[in-house]
Amino acid sequence: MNIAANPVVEADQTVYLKDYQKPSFLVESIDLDIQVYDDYTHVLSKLVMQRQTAGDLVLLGRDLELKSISLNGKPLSESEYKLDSEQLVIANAPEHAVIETQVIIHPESNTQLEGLYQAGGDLFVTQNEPEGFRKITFYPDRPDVLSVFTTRVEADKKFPVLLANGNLIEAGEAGSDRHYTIWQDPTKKPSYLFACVIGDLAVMKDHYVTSEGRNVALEIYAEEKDIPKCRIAMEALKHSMQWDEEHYGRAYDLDNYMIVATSAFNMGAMENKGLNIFNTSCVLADEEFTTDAAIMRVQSVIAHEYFHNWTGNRITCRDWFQLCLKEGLTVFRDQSFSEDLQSAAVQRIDDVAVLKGHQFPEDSGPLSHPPRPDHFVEINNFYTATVYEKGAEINRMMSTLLGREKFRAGTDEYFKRHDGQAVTVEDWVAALTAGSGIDLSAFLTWYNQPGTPKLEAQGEYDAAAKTYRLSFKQSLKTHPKYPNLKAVPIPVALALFNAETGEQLTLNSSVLFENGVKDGVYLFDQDQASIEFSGVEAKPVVSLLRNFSAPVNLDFNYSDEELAFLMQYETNGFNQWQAAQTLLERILLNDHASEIYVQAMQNTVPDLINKDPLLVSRLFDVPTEGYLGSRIDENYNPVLIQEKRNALLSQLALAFGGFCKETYLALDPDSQKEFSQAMGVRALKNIMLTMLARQGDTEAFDLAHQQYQSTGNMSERLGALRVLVWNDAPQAKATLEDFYARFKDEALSLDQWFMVQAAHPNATAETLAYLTSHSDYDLAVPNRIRSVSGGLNANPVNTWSFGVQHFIQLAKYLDEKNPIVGSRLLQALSRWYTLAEPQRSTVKTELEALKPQVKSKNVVETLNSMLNV
Ligand code: B3K
Ligand code: ZN
Repeated sequence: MNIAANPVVEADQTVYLKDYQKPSFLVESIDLDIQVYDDYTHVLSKLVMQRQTAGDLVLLGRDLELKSISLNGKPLSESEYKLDSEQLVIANAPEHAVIETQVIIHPESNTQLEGLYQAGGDLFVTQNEPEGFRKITFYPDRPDVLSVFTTRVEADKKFPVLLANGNLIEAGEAGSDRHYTIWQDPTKKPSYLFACVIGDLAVMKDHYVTSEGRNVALEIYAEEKDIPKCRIAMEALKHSMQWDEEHYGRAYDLDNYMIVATSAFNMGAMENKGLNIFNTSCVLADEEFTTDAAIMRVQSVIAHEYFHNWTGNRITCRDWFQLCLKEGLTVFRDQSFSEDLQSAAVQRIDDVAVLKGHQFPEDSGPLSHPPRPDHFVEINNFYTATVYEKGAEINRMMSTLLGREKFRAGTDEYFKRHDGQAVTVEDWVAALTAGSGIDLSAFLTWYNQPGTPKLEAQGEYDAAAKTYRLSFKQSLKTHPKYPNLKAVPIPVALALFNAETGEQLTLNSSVLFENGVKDGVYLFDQDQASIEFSGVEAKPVVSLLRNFSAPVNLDFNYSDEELAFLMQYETNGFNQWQAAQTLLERILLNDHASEIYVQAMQNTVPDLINKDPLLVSRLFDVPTEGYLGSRIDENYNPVLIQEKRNALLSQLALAFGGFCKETYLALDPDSQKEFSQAMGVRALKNIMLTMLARQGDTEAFDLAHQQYQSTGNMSERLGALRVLVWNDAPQAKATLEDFYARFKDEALSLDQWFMVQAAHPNATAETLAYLTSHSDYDLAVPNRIRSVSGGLNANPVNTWSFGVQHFIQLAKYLDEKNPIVGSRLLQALSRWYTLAEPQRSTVKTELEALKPQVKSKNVVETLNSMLNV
């Protein structure tokens, strides 16, 4: 049986949530035997199945060469089952069915990096979420079928490491050149959490004793030279294990926890039970080779995958529509973990920057969908910012409203009720409600409808009555597929400040409608409502949506002076940053004057610089061109935005005058005790250097060059390299060559070398051609593609000129080779319809021309949605 890699998308392959049906058979146990050879892999499986409801026995399978199949010991002939490119169906199967199959698969030529695949000469790994297991063997490959897995892995001895989920129960020789291991995973799990690894890897070992007294062996597998770079990940793992015990009462449940690093991976990492597989970019962390941002990411992804052990693995999803049940909750958990690692305000700033920079634009365009979609063609297309980040925000809102103790009571109830089950978003909200005693069912609306709500607010001060009244209104853009949009519950965290002294006022609220303000949070859950504060002696300054308490677009008529006031006096670091961002957006998009902002920075920064350098570094954020573009829904002219932003940056650099050099010279990351403080100082130094270069200070390039040469820290080295390269400094070329010579054998560092050049604001089609034809550019390695494409996309002017063909050609090439990544990269062009003419029509024509040239469900679904605006 030979099956085309990507079946053509037929008229309608849409799957609907409303059509969900229980599987007719459950799998009590599965015995797998995976025998890897150089040019094929032989997979034997034995499924012990039990009927649950009426219906056929359905086994899903894709790209499998079936060698034999038997039912209850009796071989089946071709007439006894129906086989097509997606499934094998046995009608009239008995109540109890033992199915044994033998198939041949080809991991050595699997470029899609899904199922079992060769991830380089010395390594085979799996990626089975969401639907990869069916590319390994015939199986009811859906998350609501949970089974006990026993796995035998056999390969040539040139691959000394043979891993699978669970406990190692046997190992031995299989002939003179081959060997095997047998693993048993005691916990029932869905097939998407199955993993095995066959390779030649080194290992870092440690251990952790859980609060329940279990001694867990911890192992991180990577290439020998990378083992020293696994220390930060190992520490983060132990920290996560402890954090989950303390914050959620969840201890680890197996005797071993393994992590395997590979550079051939479509995304960040995968939470396979007891055997996580990670992109090297999310494991390897070392100040010499990776940036501070990468170090933070490693810690958060390690935590994320670990936290999945309870939110995702022990309790999993009933079907893939419920993806945000595990992802939204686990992202919320990893964000909270990271808030404990560094300045909590900065973590929130960074998380909201991702939300506003990716999820808001996604939700306002053709790819908009609810956190729990109700239909899809290709589920891989729904691992989106909406499912992950907006999903996390919904959990954050409920946790804000409940407070720490009640939220914990709710999660305890969830684990008690559903451990070992595959459940839905409704089950989650019901458990939280039961455990906390607070009805949260209204939050289900957030899961079920698309779009970012607009929150309009107005403040009114009555001097005679000494009252301050806030009126709220919410609305959502209409959506053709979701006609019945409802009001959602919006927790509005707020504070009032004395406009003269900057002091925060104590709130006395009386509510005009139903809810009051509790712990500084007002729950606004109608189309419109008002709230009134009494005993307010003078007109206050209000700060709304503190800590970004809800994922909404706030529309409040702050004066520029009030925003400047909040930059200086708000005690919530997030809202300080938000005030600066709002002010900058007005300057850039609505031509407000910049003096007030500069003055506010000058009032705020000097005092804060020693206390929280990391927060100060974020206060210098100027909205990116990409973000500004996403705020424009029609007639978007990227060149104009670039010009305006550049003009502002130059103006700011000049306004800060001597401050930049003084601060640059005074800052010393080595004098900081804490990593997060040192990281802040490094970030600030790089900002000061960038501003110095903008001031046209000729010494800036010497300082940058000196910084590049004298440091052993990647954030400092890269920060300096950027300044040189992006300003075409005389030292740029030689420094790039130096960087290449130092790091050519360090893939993650070399990714940065590609990225810095691709992200040059004045990059051209030639720059891009040089990078993509470089001998180190490799279309089989997603990290390398992303470094160039991501760099390019840092400058929308470039994306929307020579970048258009780059993304289209990539999508076309990857359509067959790696459709998951192809579909994702194509989304860089999803806001084409906002462009001003004639660019809009040009891009549209190019996208339409791509249509007949692609056939994977992934790319076709994305392209169709993109064109359907
Ligand atoms: N659950 C995986 C993502 C799988 C993506 C499949 N295309 C990683 C994570 O969210 O932890
Ligand atoms: Zn996840």
